[in-house]
Amino acid sequence: MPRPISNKTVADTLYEISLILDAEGVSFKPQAYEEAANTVRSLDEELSDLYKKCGLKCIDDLPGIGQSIAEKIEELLKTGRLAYYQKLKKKYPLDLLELTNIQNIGAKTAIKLYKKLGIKTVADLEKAAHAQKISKLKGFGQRTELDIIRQIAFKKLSRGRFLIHSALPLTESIIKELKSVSGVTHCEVAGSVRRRQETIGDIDLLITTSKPELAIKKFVSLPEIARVLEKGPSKIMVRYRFGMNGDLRILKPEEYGSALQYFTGDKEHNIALRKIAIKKGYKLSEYGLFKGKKHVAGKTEEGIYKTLGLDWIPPEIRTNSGELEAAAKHQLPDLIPYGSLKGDLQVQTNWSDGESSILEMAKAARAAGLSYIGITDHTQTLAVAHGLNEDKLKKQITEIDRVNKKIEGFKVLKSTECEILTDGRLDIKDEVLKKLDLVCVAIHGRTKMSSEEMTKRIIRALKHPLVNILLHPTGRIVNYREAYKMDFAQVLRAAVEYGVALEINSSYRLDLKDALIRQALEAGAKFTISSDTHSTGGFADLQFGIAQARRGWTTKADVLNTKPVDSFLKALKGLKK
Ligand code: DGT
Ligand code: CA
Ligand code: CA
Ligand code: ZN
Repeated sequence: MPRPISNKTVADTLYEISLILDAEGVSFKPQAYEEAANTVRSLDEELSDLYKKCGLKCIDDLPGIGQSIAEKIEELLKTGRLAYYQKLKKKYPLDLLELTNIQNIGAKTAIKLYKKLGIKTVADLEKAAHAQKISKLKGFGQRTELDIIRQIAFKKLSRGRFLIHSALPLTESIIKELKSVSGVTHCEVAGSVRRRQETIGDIDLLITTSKPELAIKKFVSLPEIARVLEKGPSKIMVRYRFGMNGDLRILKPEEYGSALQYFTGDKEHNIALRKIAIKKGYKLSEYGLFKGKKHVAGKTEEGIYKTLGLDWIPPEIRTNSGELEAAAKHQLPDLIPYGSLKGDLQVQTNWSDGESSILEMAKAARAAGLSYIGITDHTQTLAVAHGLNEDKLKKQITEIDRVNKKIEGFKVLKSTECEILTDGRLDIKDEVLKKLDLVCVAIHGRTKMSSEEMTKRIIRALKHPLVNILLHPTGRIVNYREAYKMDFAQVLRAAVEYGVALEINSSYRLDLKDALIRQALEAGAKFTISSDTHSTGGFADLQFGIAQARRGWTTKADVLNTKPVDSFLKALKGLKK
């Protein structure tokens, strides 16, 4: 007998087969292999032990495993090899499991990259991306290439912290699944996901249920879960696909609010809140708020804050930086609500490096609940992104007029993401900028200059009488690139003085950062929240910009694109006095 094969190896093998079959366009079989892989992953017992006990029959009897796959598992257990798998691997000798761990690279894409460029591993992929070989392939843009580089670098740098952009959709799909299980009464996320932080260490889920066994069974068999790390009666720890970790805690209903409060954090907020409780003669823990031995609150979070004389505090601002004092004085800001944006002021199209046409982007924005967008294709200096020159921008203006006639109850605004040159001039002539509804400016090239030079460069652009919005104002990219060196306070003063709004960018830039939003707010700045989308699916990212704005204590009145298009333009132009 060879060395016993672990459940993980069996599950990975089955999963890889499902990936290959799916990429080949085979029907039904991929799902069968994937389901079998999930069953194997969530088993309590080692398959090799099970097989020793009662042979093929026991494997065949497992839920989601049919006879043909059971026989393949038997071959693996008996010989340590699987001929069918090896035949597939000979055809596709690439590390599919590792490669598909990169987001937006499915098996089909990985195989295509192998066939065209010989890419077998993530290291090969990184090399090809740096050599700009991927962007030259049909169906891949420069943006995809940059995204690949960013993700690989991010995985190396981030030590396992993930962007909220990937953690939140994953969390929401799991909550939806768990809520559908019989007996479940509450299911919510706590921790950094609930606080909508920029990056997430692990996903903390809480539930209450009258049938814990059912919920656990459902949870461990979810396809999003790669591995169960630990399984106890009231706490399960798992590893999700893409490598994120998470826990699920099963709580008593009377403790739900106190646990939600405790596990939402952050830690500093919790410590300060506990001190307030002690001062008022209570004891606060994840199990409840107690006076002596008496449980006085804990069923709901509101109940805890209220008993302590505080207003309920939105999770995004639970950082112990003034929110507890404000809650005691009933002076918490009325944070900008999710879903309150009416327009999006940074949208790229296939005129530069976006994927879709102006009309397609407009329709997608309308479907996402917006009533206007500003088209901001890059300008000529940004040649890698096929930036527009004056002639092309004038042609685009004509095209936007045509699109506006085609789409009802919606307005496409003529705008630009005009490059700020090294000396602070813009790379499009005023006579063309004048024809636009609004002018946005940004920096992409030559970002490494001294703080003095950069500050001067940006302020000169802000001073330009036609400029309305400074896009991704500091150039930072979460977990990837620091902000440019500059004197932000000076830039801020110039923005307020010259009537330029600051963008809160919703993409993986998340620029401005929360602390700078708060600083800008105090200086009297106004904001726009934009998606910076390059495809029709990108409008969903606006929620992350709103989260960022909320973490910066922003209200609806501070964000200009919460207004309908006419009053938005009026308010934007009004900043210039
Ligand atoms: P993460 O996972 O690194 O993105 O950040 P969190 O905030 O989700 O942290 P996590 O998962 O370690 O713990 C969840 C919450 O539990 C945390 O926000 C506050 C609470 N917590 C954890 N450890 C402590 C602690 O030592 N003291 C107090 N007071 N609370 C804690
Ligand atoms: Ca966490
Ligand atoms: Ca945790
Ligand atoms: Zn940009």
